[in-house]
This record gives sequence, C-alpha cells and structure tokens, in this order.
Amino acid sequence: MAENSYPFKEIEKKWQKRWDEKNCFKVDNESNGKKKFYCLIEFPFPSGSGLHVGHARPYTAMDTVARYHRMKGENVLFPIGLDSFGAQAEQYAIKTGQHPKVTTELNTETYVRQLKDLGFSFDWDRFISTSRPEYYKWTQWMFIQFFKKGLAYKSQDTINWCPACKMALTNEELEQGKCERCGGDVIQKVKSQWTLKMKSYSEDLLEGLDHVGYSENIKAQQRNWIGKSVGAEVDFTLSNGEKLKVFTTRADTMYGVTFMVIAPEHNLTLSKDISNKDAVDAYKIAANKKTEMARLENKEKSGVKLEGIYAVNPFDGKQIPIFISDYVMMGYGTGAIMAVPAHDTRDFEFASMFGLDITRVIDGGELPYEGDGRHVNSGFMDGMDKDDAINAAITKVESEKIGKKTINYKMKDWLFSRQRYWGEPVPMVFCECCGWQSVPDNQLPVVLPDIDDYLPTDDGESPLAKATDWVNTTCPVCGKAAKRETDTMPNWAGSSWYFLRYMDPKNNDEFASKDALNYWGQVDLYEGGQEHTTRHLLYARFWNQVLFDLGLVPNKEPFKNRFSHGLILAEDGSKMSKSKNNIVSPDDVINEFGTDSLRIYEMFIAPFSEDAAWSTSSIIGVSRFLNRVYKMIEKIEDREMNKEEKVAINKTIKDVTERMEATKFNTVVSAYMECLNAVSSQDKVAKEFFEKFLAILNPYAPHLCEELWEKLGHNDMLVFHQWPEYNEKFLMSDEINFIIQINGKLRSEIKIKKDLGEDEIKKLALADEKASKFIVGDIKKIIIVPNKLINIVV
Ligand code: ANZ
Ligand code: ZN
Repeated sequence: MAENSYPFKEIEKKWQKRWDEKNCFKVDNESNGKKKFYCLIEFPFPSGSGLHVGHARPYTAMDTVARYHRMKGENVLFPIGLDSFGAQAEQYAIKTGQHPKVTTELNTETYVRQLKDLGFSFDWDRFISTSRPEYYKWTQWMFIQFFKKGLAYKSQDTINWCPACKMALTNEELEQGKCERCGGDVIQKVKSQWTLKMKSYSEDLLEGLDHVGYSENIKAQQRNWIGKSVGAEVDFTLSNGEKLKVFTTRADTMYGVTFMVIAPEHNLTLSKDISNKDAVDAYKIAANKKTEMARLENKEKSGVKLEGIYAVNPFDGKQIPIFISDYVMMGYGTGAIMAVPAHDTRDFEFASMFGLDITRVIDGGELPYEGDGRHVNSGFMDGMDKDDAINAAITKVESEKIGKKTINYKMKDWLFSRQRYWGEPVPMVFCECCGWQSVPDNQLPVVLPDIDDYLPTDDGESPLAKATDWVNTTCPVCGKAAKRETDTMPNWAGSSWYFLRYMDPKNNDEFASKDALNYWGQVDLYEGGQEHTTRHLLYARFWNQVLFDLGLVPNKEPFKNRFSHGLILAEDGSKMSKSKNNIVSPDDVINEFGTDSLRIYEMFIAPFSEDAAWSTSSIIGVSRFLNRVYKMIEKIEDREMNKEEKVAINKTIKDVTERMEATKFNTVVSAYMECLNAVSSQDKVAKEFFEKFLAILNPYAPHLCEELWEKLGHNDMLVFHQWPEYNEKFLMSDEINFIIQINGKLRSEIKIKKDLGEDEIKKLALADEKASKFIVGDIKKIIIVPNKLINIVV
C-alpha cells in the first residue's frame, strides 16, 4: 500500500457492499417521469487471463457516464454480460484441457468479481451470457426468422481455412494473409456453409449512417467497408460469338482498352475454344493456393494469355487479347475487366510485364495517369471532362444495348457457419425429401449436446457430427428420419443483438417484450473497441435492420451514438500481451492504490480515443490527489462560501458538465485537480464547497466520495444525489492574473482587481517586489495587454 494513504480498502468494500444491498443500480422498464438513458459498453469475452487494465479504461469511462446521467435525474440502463461463446473461450479450454463449459463458468466468476471490484454501477439483475441456453434460444430463433425471410442460405464457397486453428476464417479474420489468431498460413477450401445475405443490406447500412451520431471516422470506416461503386456493366463480343461482361467504374476510358483480364475462377476459362488449356489450368491451380488478401496485395503481376480466342472493343471495333490473372477477383463485379493500362496502375504493371499496347485517353501527367483531364483519342468524348465522358459513354452503352449502369458493393455476405463445438448450434435439419427445414419454435433452444470430444477435427467437419444421437432426428415437415446441422454459429452471432436482450433479459416468451423495446428504444451511447468498427458494429446494425424490417424492433438503427477508446500499452509503449508477460492486472493496482485511484488514473492517462502507455509513477500522483481530498474533511467549516470558493466550484461544475457531455474524460480530471488547488492555501474550507466538489467527483471516485459524504453527516447516497448546477454569475473572478515581464522576460505574476485603469495597473506592477528587483536603469515604456500581461521595457 502506498505510504500514508487513506483507508481505501475498507472504504471501497463498504460501499460496494452497500450499493449491492440497496440494489442501487437496478433499473425499471418505466420512467416514473424520468428521461431514459441507455449507455452500453461492449461486453467482454471471458478469456482465461481475466480483465487487464486496458479493459478497465472503457468500462470506467462508461461508468462515469452512467453515474453522471443518474445524478442528472435520468433513468439509466447500464448493463453488462459476457460474450461467452466463440473461439477465444474454446481455445482457452483446449489449452487447459478442460471442457469449455467448465472454463467458461470459472472465467465468468473471475470477470464478475473483477467488475464488481472496480465499483461499476451495472444493473447485475440484467446480467446475460451468450452461451446460456435461455439466451441462445433467441439467437437461434432469430436465425430462423432470417432463414424464413430468405436471408440465410447454404453457399458452396471457397473459404479461408487455417489448418492450425482448424477453423474457417472470414477475410476480416486474416492479417496480411495469415490467420489473425495463430499467425499461421491459410489455405483455400471448398465448403458448404450457412451464409447471411448481408450484401443485400448494403444500401440500408449506408443510408442509416446519415441518421446516427457516430464520429465521422467511424462512419468513414463503415462506408469504406461497404465499398459502394457506381459504374457500368459492358458486354464485349468474343471471337467465338460469346459475350464477356465486365464491370467498370470508368466507361469513359473505353477507347483506352487494350486487353481484357478475367479471374482464374471465371467460366470463360472452361471454353473449348481456348487452345492452351494446360497452361491455363496450371495457372488456375497456382492461384487457388493464394488467399484473397494475398491476391489483393498482389506485389508481382502474373497471368496467362488465352490463345485461340479474343475480344472486340465495342466502341472502336479493335481486336484485343484476353488474359487470366489473379489480380482480378471472381467475387467482385463480374470477375472480368476491361484493362486500361494508361490510366490504371494495376493494368499498367500488367501491360508492361507482357509488352501490351498502352493508349492514353486522358490528357495529363506521366503514365499511368490516374488524375483528371480532358479526353483525347476518344472519338465522341474528346475534350470532355471525366463526369461528362462517363455519362456520355454510359448513354451510348445503354442505347446500343451492350450494357447498363450498375452499382457494386465490396462487402460480402456474412459467412455464418463454424465447424467448431463451442457455439450456438444452427437450428436447422436436413431431410432427404424436404431439404433444409428450420427447427420448430417449440423445440428451441437446440441445446448444444454435452460431448467430451469437443476438439476440432482434422478434416474440418464439426465435432458435433460425432454426436450421432443428437444429429439423428426427424424432419419437422414429413416426420421421416433427418439430420441436424452440425455447424455452429460464428463468434459474432450472440453479440449482434445482446443490446436488445438487456432490455428484458428474463423474458422466456419473447427475446424482449414490445413494451421493453419501445421504452428503451435506441442505445443512446455505445462505446467499444476500434477493432469492432467494421465487424461487430456492422453485423449488429445489419441484424437490427433485419429485425426492424420484420417488424420486431421499433428502430432501424440500434445505436444513436458510438465512440471508441484507445489502447492501454505497457510502460515501454508495446502492446500488453500474455506472451510478453507485461500485462498489468487491475487486481494488483487496486490492492496497492485502491479502485478510485485506478479509475481516475485510467481516465487521466490520455485523451480517451488515443493509445496511452501505463505508468505506475503517474498513478502515484493520482493517489496523492485523492489523499488530499480525503484530508480536506479536517478543514471543513460550516459557513458561507468565500469568493475564491464560489468561483472555483462554479467554474469546475461548468467544466465537468461540459466535458462529460463531450466525453473528454481526461480533462474532467484536470478540472478536479485545479479546483482543489484553488483552495489549497486556505486553512478552512466551506462545507458547501466540499459538498459540491464531492458530488461532481463522485462519478470518478464513487467510493471515496460516498464515504466523505456520509462523514459530512448525510444519510442519502451520492448515487442518487442531484448533479449540482453552476451559477454564471460566479464564473468570473473579480481579480485578474497579470504576468509581469521585464524586457520580455517573465519575472512575476500579480492579481489585479478588474476594471482598473492603465495608470493604476502600472503603479501596482512597479510596486511588485519580485518584479522591481529586475528594474535596473530608466523605464523606457510600459506595455499593457489587457487582462494578460504587463511588459516593462528598461
Ligand atoms: C476500367 C478502368 C479504367 C477501371 C481506369 C479503373 C480505372 P472499384 O472502384 O473498387 O469498384 N475491377 C472491376 N472488377 C474487378 C475485379 N473483379 N477484380 C479486380 N478489379 C476489378 O473499382 C472498379 C474498377 O476496378 C473497375 O473499373 C475495374 O477497372 C476494376 F482508368 O475498368 B476499371
Ligand atoms: Zn421431410
């Protein structure tokens, strides 16, 4: 324990117990005249190592927000739970050789204890855990609603497969082409998987961003991920009479097309008119080994020319060669492109490598030129700028019926199958006669069978396939023998709707009642990791939009506002990680400095959205500050506030209020410190000043503040105390701080009464003892900058 510190251990335990006993943070689904406020923090997945100080940062921030809004008299929903299904929980179980069911329960205990030690004001009655049947019953039920609406289908897809983790990975789960979890190589594998039609919500997901208050950078990342491109599909006639359809955003560059490229997976590669089949097939096999990421990065262009076949440019009738190359993706547009090497870098590299023609069609800089300019060598488009030329080209394409205007999205459908044990069973049954059928409502949840052999298999089949008693069932339609789906849902399933369950977590008849959904409506403020901006946040928005379209929730957008935190790094600035053994546990910090010091330090460490390195010496400073607050009770005097106290407290209330609204948590802490400094030279402090100070400090150091509040003789708790208001009248002191400079050098500082005339200010400055020592020789002039400084030139 830090030397001479106040008895934080005793105090913190005492107040945590009391909040618990009095059920202080329990919230009802009705307002009693209060305004509702729903603040949400991303729930953690329970890994084996427990929480680290990085988690404590966003949780503390949202706890201060919740406590602040409660004090403002609002009905605050601030829930917590665990995202307990998924790869993390499962990997931990595999590593420790224990069943995931067992480790998850153990880890849950640790998380709950740690969250309580941090003094967070969660409504524990609403605690949820996504791996509990009473929760995932509704995840399964919702999946079935998706299926019935035609939004869930079985796709036969090439997927990224990590042989080490034995797991299918989405592109988002790759890091530079390697598995984000184990860093190992990823191969391509064909699998039949459940997929959600997320792509069909591209436009809705884009449009919705116009109606939410997320930060611009979060919106930009989401737009980017959805990747909308407006362009045209154009048919090129081939030498064998067939058509090759391309997608282009630059129909205006048609006269610059000197070759075509198709993806290795494109159907045209099967054409009998190709005379070099062997070379083409060899290239296809090589390309199949690469991940999409590796292909997108595409450091070196490669490809094979299709012999025996060519295309005709529909604008100028020229014959042009066709290549296959892996820089064109089958999953985007039509899987074929018209190459314009003069104005597209990838095409330029390819053309240079294969010695192909390069025709400039836009006036401007050195080739490849991707900038703007007037069109040249472009027939009817000569002289036009980009937009006019695109419009003119598309008009021609449409009127000649060789293509049409098209919109493409980069975002893909959501791969919704995992061949893993620890997840929600996909509630589907396959019948030879009736095909895929959903499990009837009255048979939900489909409980994850309790099997010992839960390890992932080498062949990529789900371990559930081994639970034959469970797999064999009957068809819900015809009653004949049928088999259950053995894939489970992905990590992101349970978190896609958990914010709805918090509204009515114990409901067994519905995922949440209409009343609860209507009452809480949107999440007012949602805080979470930057790494979830494109995955979780898009999945959850998509899921909610589908529920909205099904008439199941009242708002199309689930989150009104969203912001993100920076990471806490180790003292040396590196990432905290188990392998580096540099993780700081909140348990240790709480033991040494107390929860309130930890909380304030977490908020003070840096602007909330920025990364920050942990520093034990800085937390000592924070703990000293709280000690000073604790000691102040000895100075309390029951009298009216003096001028200084009035100014300091009114200014601090104003600053803290404004900074809380703006989620500028670190500057809130500096406001507290300044406030305390303003009265630190006084022997005695007015009780009213201290009471107000405790009230506004309460969201950050709730244990200490409650204790001192009680010591001041109050019977109520600060939890429910009203947030103090400030009075504008006292914001300005009637004294102003002036800096005194001699020949431009800072020499002293003095307080001068407001509204004094220049002569009097000069007199006071010259009379200042500290400054006068530096006045040697004659005074040439005195310059006064109003309310700021006095410069004496000698
Ligand atoms: C001709 C052209 C000329 C193009 C030019 C670009 C610049 P975004 O904006 O990302 O949608 N493309 C189309 N389908 C592709 C695929 N499956 N794989 C790889 N590239 C593909 O990009 C659209 C452009 O990317 C399209 O417009 C096409 O090249 C290429 F000066 O057509 B463009
Ligand atoms: Zn059947």
